[in-house]
This record gives sequence, C-alpha cells and structure tokens, in this order.
Amino acid sequence: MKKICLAVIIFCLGGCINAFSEDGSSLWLRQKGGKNTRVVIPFESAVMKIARDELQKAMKGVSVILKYDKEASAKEEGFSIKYEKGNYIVSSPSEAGLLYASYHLIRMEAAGELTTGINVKESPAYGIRVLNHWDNPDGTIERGYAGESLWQWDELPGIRSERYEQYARANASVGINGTVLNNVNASPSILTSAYLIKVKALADIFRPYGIRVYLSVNFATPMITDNLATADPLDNDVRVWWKKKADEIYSLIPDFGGFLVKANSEGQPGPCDYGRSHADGANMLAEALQSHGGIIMWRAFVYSPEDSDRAKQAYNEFKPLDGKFHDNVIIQIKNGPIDFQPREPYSPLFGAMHRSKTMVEFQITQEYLGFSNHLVYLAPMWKEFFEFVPHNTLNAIAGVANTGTDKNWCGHHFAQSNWYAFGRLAWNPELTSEEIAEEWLKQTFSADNGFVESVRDLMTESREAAVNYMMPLGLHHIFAWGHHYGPEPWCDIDGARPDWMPSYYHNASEKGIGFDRSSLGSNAVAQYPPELKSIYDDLRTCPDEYILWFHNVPWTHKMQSGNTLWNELCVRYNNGVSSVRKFCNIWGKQKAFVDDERFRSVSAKLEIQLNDAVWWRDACLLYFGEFSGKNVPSDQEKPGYDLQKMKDFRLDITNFESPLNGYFE
Ligand code: BDP
Repeated sequence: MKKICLAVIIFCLGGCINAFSEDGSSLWLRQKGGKNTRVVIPFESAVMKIARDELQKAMKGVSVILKYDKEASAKEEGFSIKYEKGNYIVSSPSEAGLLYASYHLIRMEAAGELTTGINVKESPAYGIRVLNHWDNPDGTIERGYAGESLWQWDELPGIRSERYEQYARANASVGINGTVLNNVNASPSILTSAYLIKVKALADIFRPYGIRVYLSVNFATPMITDNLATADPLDNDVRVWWKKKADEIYSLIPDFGGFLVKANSEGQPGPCDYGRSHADGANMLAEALQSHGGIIMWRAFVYSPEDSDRAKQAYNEFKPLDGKFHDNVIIQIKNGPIDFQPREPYSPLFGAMHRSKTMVEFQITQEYLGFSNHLVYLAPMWKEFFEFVPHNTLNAIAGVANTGTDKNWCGHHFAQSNWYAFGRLAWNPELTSEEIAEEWLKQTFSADNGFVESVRDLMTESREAAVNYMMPLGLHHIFAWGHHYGPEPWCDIDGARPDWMPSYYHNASEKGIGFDRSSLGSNAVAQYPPELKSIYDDLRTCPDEYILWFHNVPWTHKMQSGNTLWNELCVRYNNGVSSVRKFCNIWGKQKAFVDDERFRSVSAKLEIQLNDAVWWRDACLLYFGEFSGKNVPSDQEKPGYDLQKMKDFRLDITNFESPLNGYFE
C-alpha cells in the first residue's frame, strides 16, 4: 500500500512538473487526445497516415471519416466538414485538403468550438502561401533572432534532424504550403549539385505535409559557379545554363516550386547590370522553369542612393514594366514602400500593376520591432494592409520567417503567434486579429476565458504600442545603424548612403519634422489613387498616423487632437511606455494559467521591452526636443535618461539580453 502511494505521489509530481514547465517547443500543437478516437482514411498513404496520427494524438473520443471527394471544393486544397450519424465527415478533392481539415478539427476542438452542428467549408485565399527564410549556408540568419538556421547543411542529406518534420507539421497546421529555404541575398552555391541533393532531402521530408520547396537565386550564379563570361539574360549561353539547371533541379525535386529573386537591389547582381530590365531578367528565368510548372517571385525591393525619395523608387522602376512579365512571374512587393517599418502606408505599387501578377511580402521576423525581445503581435499590422489592398487583388503571399534553432522556435514565446497568424491570414485574410489571437492563445496556453480575453487585448494593442514608443505619427527609419534594434535618430556615419541615415527620413529642424512627400515636396503622394492622394497631400486631412510620413510639419501645428505637434509627439511616446507598463501588469496576473517556465520567460522579456520603450521615448524626445526648443509638457512623464550617454552607447548585438542595465541613468 505504501509503495503504491509513493508511486502515485511520484507520478503526480512528475505530471505536475511537466504540466508546469514547458519550453514552448510544441508551439500551438499541444493537444492531447485519447486512444478512443477513431479515424477512417480513404486509402493508405504518407499524407493520410499523418492526418490519422494527428487526429488520434489530439482529439478526444470522436469518430472522423476522411473522404476523398472531387466535388467537395472548387479549390484543390479546400475541404468541408460536417457531422452525420455520430461521425465527423471530412471531404476534400486532395490529400493536402484532408490534412488541412484534420488540423482544422483539432483547432476547433481546442477552441471549444467543435459541435455536432458543424458545417464548415474552407478554401485558401491564395494558392501560394510561402515562408521566406533569410538563412545562409553557414547557418547564420539575416535578421534572425531565434538562434541559427534550422537547416543543418553540413549534415544533409545523410543526417535529417527531427526538427525538419516538426517544422513542416507546424506549417501545415496553419496552412502554409511553401518555403523558400535560403536568403534573398543568395549564395550562388545553393544551386550547385552538392547543395541540390541536400535541398532534395528537405523537399522529401516536407512533401507529405503539402509543402513545396523554393530557392532564392543569385542572378550571377552562372558566372560564379560555372565561369560563364556574363549573366546577361539575353545571352544564349546564359539562357541555356538556366534551362539545364532547371532540368537538374526538377529531376531531383519534381514538385519544386520555383525561384525567389532579389536583383539589382542593395548590391545584388541583376539584369540592369547589362542594360536589361527587370522583366528581361524575370522572363528569362520564367522560361527556364515554365515547362516544369515552376514560378518566379521577382522582388520589387529596389532603390538607388541617387534618387530623391526612396519611397518612390519601386513604383518608378516597376510601373513602366507592367504587362511585360510572363505568366509564371509574380512581382513580390513589401507591404510598405520603404522597409517593414512599425507603420508605413501601403506600397502604391499594389494596384498600379494591373496587368501583372503581384504578391505581398510581410516580415514575420521582427527586424524593426524589437527582435525577439518585444511582444508585438503583427496581425493588426497585416490587417491594416488589407484595408487598403483588397486581398483578392493579390496572387500569392509571403512572410519572412522568424524561426530558428531556439527551443521555442521563435525566440519569444509570443513571436510564435506571428508565425501562426501569418499562416492563418494567408489562408483566410478575413479572419480578425482578435479571432486569430484567441485561437492561438487557447491552443498555446489556456482556454480560460479571463486569460484569453486579457491576453488577447494585450496582443492586439501591442503593435500600436510599439509604433507609439518607437515611431509615432508616421516617423520612420530612425533606428540604430546596421542592426536596427534601438533608437538612433542622431546617427550620422561619414560617407554612408544618405538614404540609410535617420536624418534623411525625419528631417528635424527648428521649423519642424517629417518627410515632405506632398505635391510641394517629393510628390510621392501622386503615386496613390486620386482619392487617397488628395487626403494624404493636404496637411489638414492627412491622418495623424501618416502625417510625418507625408509632411514636414511645424512644431506648433495643431493636430487633430487639438495638441500641438510637439505635445502630441510627447503624448504618443508616453502612451507607448504606458501601454507596455500595462502589458507587464496584465501578464503578471496570468501566473495561474501558464506554466512556470514560459510565464517567467515572457515576464523577463516584458521587462526588457519596458526598458526599451523608455529608452526609445527618452532618446527621441530629448533629441527632437533640441530642434523644437520645447520641453516635455508638465502633464507628461519626463525623460529620465541622459541624451549624451544614449548617444555614446553602442549596442553589442551579440549579447544584449538586457541592453540597458541602468546604463543611461
Ligand atoms: C531589409 C534588411 C536586409 C534585407 C533587405 C531585403 O535590412 O537585411 O536584405 O531588407 O529585404 O529589411 O532584401
């Protein structure tokens, strides 16, 4: 008897310790089912096995029948779910659709929404829903904040890390169906035969999860790896080289997705090096892949230091090429005209390329949003984009991934929600930020109502908070040089490109602050449709959110709130700080609903975020205050840090868990 009791106690303790300590490696896929779930599959296959295993692992005591049915959805990957005579009946014209439906059921059960009245019909908004990994062959990740690259190139193809399959599974569970494995600043070696067999190994693991592999390519690859004299897209040898390369790739990976290309941008080679256009370059590659069914995602992220306004350049360069791209080319455009800032107006190139295919590139990794230290839920930012660019005008969607070798995949436990939200919005852009946050919270932490409501609100407010403590009112690109973590509005590097300097963007002077993109300035407003152009062009009608994006505004200008610009700036920065204080407070009350390990990790990161928010506010208000000649109004919290100390500070980004450490006090 004693022995049994002891065993029970030990068992309970073990269970409790597990229950109360989670490292986040299971992501949102933590549901535990029971043996009594019955799953009928239409035939045995690798995909059907996954679907059955997933349902059995996660669902409790239900019966699910998966049916292969050509009529179930007009779109290949679509599915329907209903309940009949004690069974959930899942139908789809494809295996991938049946797998997505299985994850849908699991999600519904976790969210407490699974009822016998179920009648679901789902199909994805886009056929191509891809992650872009900015991973280098040496294991580093450009703008990666969660460890090293997941791809162990030196071990592949022989050794296959368990994480590859877990990665594929996580993507499939939210509907992501493609992955570009390597950095857009692409190493030519990725296309060598030695690497292609490694790529094939990954493609083979991902395939049953419905995920296709794509590669970023360096436009000069034929010159670098095979000594061709040129990479001119109109040169016959070059064209033949790419065709042969395509044949080699498809002989290894028959469902290879295609290429992603960054050309003539930030020093990358491209067709313009030979006096050819982006269309010449993209079409040459498109022809090489066409017979295999591959596509080219050609990036429109271009800007040169000579032009007067960086925000105008992609439009100026690509708009004249509209209609000149082959059918299997999609122009991949970042959501805003500059570069993934906390807030940008949408890129006017969307809606200007009527005769070309276009796709949006979002950034899931938080290059400009506090890395993996800040809790910033990005769905509201992406939804804001869709308010301006109707989702059905796009042909595909891409997100720059935030995954790495960290145990919890994304560095910050809440950064997982951005990977999740990207997938869910790529499937259905009409979901609200709140809905997605709720789903994710219930699966990842707890379905307790109070917990879900409080933390959902925290999440949905977090993006606006970051805008406020970093760059309110349309300010942009005042980040520290190179790494883009903290504030450096004063940054001035001798001989550097002017459009990489904060002062290029903020233009602060005794008179005012902001970039004049009105018709009296750079006239970037003219790239927007007439209705928006007239709103943005007029200082009186331009929304506060964008005012310093489109105008250089006098410090004394009366804002919509009735405050002067200077006072409003102080209010916004302080609001940002107050929001993060509130987040710390809300999170502090959730201890009962979260295991200890994740609770503490998130608490520690929130502390860093709060310090950083204060740092941002103090740096910006003290620095801009030197131009405005005004003090922070008496009803606002005063900066406590010392401006000179902040200016002297150099962040060591290899070791910056808590960069401040009381440094500026
Ligand atoms: C910027 C990043 C840089 C990328 C570039 C791009 O700072 O590292 O290479 O965009 O998208 O956001 O090509």
